[in-house]
Amino acid sequence: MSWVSDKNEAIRFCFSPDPDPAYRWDPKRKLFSLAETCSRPSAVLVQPVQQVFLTMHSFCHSFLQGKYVVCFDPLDGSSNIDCLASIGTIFAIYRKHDEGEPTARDALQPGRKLVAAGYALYGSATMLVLSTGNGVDCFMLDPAIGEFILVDRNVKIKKRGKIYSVNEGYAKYFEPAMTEYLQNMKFPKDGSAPYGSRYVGSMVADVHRTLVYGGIFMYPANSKSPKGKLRLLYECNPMAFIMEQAGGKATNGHQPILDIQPTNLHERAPIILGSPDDVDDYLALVSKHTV
Ligand code: P6P
Repeated sequence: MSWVSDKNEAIRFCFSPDPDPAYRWDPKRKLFSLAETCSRPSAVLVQPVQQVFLTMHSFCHSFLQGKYVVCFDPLDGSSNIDCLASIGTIFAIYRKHDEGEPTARDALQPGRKLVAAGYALYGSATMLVLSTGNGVDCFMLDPAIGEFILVDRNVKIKKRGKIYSVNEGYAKYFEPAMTEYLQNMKFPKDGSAPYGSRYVGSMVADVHRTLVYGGIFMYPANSKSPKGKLRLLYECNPMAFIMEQAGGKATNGHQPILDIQPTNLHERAPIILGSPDDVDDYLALVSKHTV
């Protein structure tokens, strides 16, 4: 198995079609394969399956340990697999704090410290959306040659969209600002056309649509889930990084997602992201309802 030499090769490994189909949908086997092959650039792997936190010394000798930390959700939206809705993989790459033994502290960094992040969307085609801090590029998998082809360079989100995306099944539990925001989307006070509503229930699909068409995706806190549902390290931070790199915004309602200092590897965060004007409209209502 070839050693990867840097984070770009590590990312390429993550998303190249596995020669062995058995690896394709087995996150744990894929993870150990990733760990064994990508150990040089990665020192720590963080992912939600079985709440696993892997430090690379359990896989390779310290002289082979890498200088990066990879936080990733191998199959986000997996509850949609049975109905063939789009799912995806989300990843966030940090640089380790120092040369010492990798610890959880190396993963508990604010999103502002990310060196790279992105996602792979497994939909009507497979697309890798990636940023290393210099804009957002999109790569489409060409199965005929097994390579990702650059198809959109330096993607920018619209300043304002016409779609809102939230699970309105939780409307009973929404905070007043979210309730008023949705009312305004459906019955605009200025007489403009109402926004369209789209919700797949797979974060990668909903965020990618928001990036491409504009608008807003929201998984807010509510009275049942005061921290929301989505995980900060391997869902919110990478998606917020992509959004900001594309000229969008991502907030928890009170501060930018990327400014949050994580305290727990699997902590959750409310997230509202997308076109800057749409996110600002929501934040104005949060301010209005904050006593
Ligand atoms: P709900 C999928 O289970 C996931 O983690 C995200 O991909 C998605 O955005 C969210 O949960 C959907 O959650 O509560 O609307 O079903």
